[in-house]
Amino acid sequence: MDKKWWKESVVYQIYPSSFMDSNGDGIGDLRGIISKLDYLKTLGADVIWLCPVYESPNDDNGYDISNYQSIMDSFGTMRDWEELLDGLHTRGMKLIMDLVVNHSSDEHHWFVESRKSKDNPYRDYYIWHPGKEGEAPNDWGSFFSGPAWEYDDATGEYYLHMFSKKQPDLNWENPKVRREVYDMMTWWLDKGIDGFRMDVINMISKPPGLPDGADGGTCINGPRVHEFLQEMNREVLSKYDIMTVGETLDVTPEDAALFAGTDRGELSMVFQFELMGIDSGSDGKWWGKPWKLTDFKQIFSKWQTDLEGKAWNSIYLNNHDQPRLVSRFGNDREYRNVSAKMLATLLHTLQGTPYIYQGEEIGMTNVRFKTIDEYRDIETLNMYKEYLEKGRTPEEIMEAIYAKGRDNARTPMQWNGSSPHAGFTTGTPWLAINPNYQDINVEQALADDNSIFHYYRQLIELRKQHEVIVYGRYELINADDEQVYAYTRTLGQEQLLVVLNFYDQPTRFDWTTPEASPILSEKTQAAKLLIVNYDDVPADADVRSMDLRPYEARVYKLS
Ligand code: ISL
Ligand code: CA
Repeated sequence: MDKKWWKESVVYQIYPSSFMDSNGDGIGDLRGIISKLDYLKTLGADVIWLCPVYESPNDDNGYDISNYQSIMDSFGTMRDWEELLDGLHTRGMKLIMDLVVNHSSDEHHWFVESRKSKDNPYRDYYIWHPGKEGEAPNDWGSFFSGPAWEYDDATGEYYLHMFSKKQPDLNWENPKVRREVYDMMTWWLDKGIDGFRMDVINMISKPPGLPDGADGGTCINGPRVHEFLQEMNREVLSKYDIMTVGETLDVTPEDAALFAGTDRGELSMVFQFELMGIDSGSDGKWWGKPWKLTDFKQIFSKWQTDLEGKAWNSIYLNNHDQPRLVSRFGNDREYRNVSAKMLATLLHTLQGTPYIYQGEEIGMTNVRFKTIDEYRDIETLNMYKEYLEKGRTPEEIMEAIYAKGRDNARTPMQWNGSSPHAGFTTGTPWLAINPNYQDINVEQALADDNSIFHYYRQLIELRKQHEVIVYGRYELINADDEQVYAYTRTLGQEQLLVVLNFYDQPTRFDWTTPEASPILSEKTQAAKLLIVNYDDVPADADVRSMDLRPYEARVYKLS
């Protein structure tokens, strides 16, 4: 068993502009975060992943960085940041920073230089190309609508931007770029941070010759990506006791084992997106289809099984780019409380490091703003225009945004139910508060023993008490059941049973093949209930067969 602190940790993701505003300008900031460290400690978070707080013109909320070694004014100062790091370390917590080096901002001085002339020393820091017969060099589309190439008057060439046109892609073929990135990373690590989350890191190696190919999907897992990451590991990462998590779009477990395999010398783990695509249609995420529990189980099970002993999973069901998990996979109406707890039970009892996205721990939900003017996300705003032009009705587009828009996750944290903007700010928030804050907020959650918050706290505590939750092998039970997700976790003689009803209808769970678990057949009578998401304890005598209430979740220790 390859023990590591980051396998035993729970990560909490902070989206700084929406977490807590300390000075009334409507934008969350570092001092706001500092004021909530005790809250995070109470929850039991071990590691904080801080989304970008660097200097940025904010075209993509900080994912467009104009200076990697300074703090955005609206977030505070480097002194504030140092105090945050100190505050975390004093409380025994760790900090990982977002590393966004597939692209920079077009306002970064490298790009300002680069675009000046073809012989500028920074020209090759980015990917410039002459046009093809007056058109872009190839047919790639940007993730945020429109072409991935922007024509630049000054030199009559196009530059590549896989995201917004204010996010030009860096040229990783250039060893100087790599050196700059490694030096910058070393600088942060020497300040004492505990690792990095690496933005779209499997897009840094572009295919030679930049061939046509749908949506620049060709940039994913490019030919030199492992060489670059191994170099980064040798030059930087291997010198520190840190964790790294790569955001890797479109990867299979086989790919993940290359990025995060124990003996690969690359990353600690990656985020996979297979599960996030479960309700996408043929035309991408906006025009989706309902998801099926059997597919959901199949995807998680494949990742659990295929990475066993080879690489480590990261476990999440939402983040700052995704809808709220309770709205998407649970029930954000009458069963919000139990369904959020059921999903939490899943996330905290699989093999892998769980990631909690801010507000998830109080069951925050998606939002439905009336008009497009209330939205701020560049992806959403561009998509709205694109599909209007393609002939969709505004109503249809708004429904797609309600289901999948990134601002669902970005509405500010709901700290209390009595202050005008949920206690997030005394000013006007940069993005409106979800109107449900009077029912869903931290103050109420802390005061109620049966809250989603306290359930997360207990799950995190259980993880610290039972090594089997961290390291145990995973085995799916009743794969074909369309209503119940059940599995065991086994470590030596220790075994857990997790049973989750995913729907609002009661159901009966009958373990059809208990002989698959020798431990179970001997010890079912002695099974001990570790946690359940209802206040009264279920009456079932035998865990081989149980009656589950809507969204009921139970974890038993079998031995
Ligand atoms: O947001 C998405 C789903 O609509 C993804 O396509 C997302 O753009 C992709 O996961 C990459 O995300 C990361 O890089 C982007 C940034 O906008 C995201 O916030 C970040 O997580 C560009 O830096
Ligand atoms: Ca502020």
